[in-house]
Amino acid sequence: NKKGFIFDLDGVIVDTAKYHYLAWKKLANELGFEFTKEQNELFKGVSRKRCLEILLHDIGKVNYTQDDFDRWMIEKNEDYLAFISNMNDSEILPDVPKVLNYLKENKMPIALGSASKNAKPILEKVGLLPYFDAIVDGNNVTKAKPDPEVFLLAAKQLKVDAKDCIVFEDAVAGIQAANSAKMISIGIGDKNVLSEAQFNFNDFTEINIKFIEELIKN
Ligand code: B16
Ligand code: MG
Repeated sequence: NKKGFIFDLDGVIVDTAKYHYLAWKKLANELGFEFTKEQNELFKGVSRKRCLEILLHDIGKVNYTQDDFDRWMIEKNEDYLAFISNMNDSEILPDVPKVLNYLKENKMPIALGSASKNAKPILEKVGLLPYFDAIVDGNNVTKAKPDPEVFLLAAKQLKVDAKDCIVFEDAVAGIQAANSAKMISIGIGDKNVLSEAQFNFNDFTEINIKFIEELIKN
């Protein structure tokens, strides 16, 4: 059967979590409270809107109007865009091109499955846009991970059966989304955190081509 390969963006292809962190921290500080790196972990794979809700309700415990909420959504994104404006290919995580190149050489369909609404410009900045046959991101889905919508849509666009798709993810919600789509889930990051994944690697330097070859064959 024809296989499809689906990649999450943040934490898998590039480390944009640090820029999201800076933008959320700036907003929190302006509102008069702290936002720690540990708290930022909760934001991985989570939509912008949901992140702001968590920041205001659970972390800052602030009162606000709908207008405030909308304004802070825009402000956070403008700050984030400023932080990523100088991103380039040096920010691609180690050995990601090794895997993408191998898949391309073997004519494997490749999709992006991300919660971010900024996915396309980021891929463009780091020069990886040409690798992707389909891009499904925060602009195309109505239900966030752990809902499988983002990955099912990616499979559909690649014209590959869900069960023949392989997903690379760094967030727990993303692994759950891949599993409920009945796809093969590969956790990138802490094995203890991503224990629901079918395979675990700390990063792409641990993934050898033999492993990818086996995924293509089986
Ligand atoms: P944006 P991923 C996710 O990307 C990030 O992990 C998460 O921290 C962020 O809030 C979300 O994108 C939305 O991003 O504000 O750019 O729309 O890991 O699903 O690629
Ligand atoms: Mg991610």
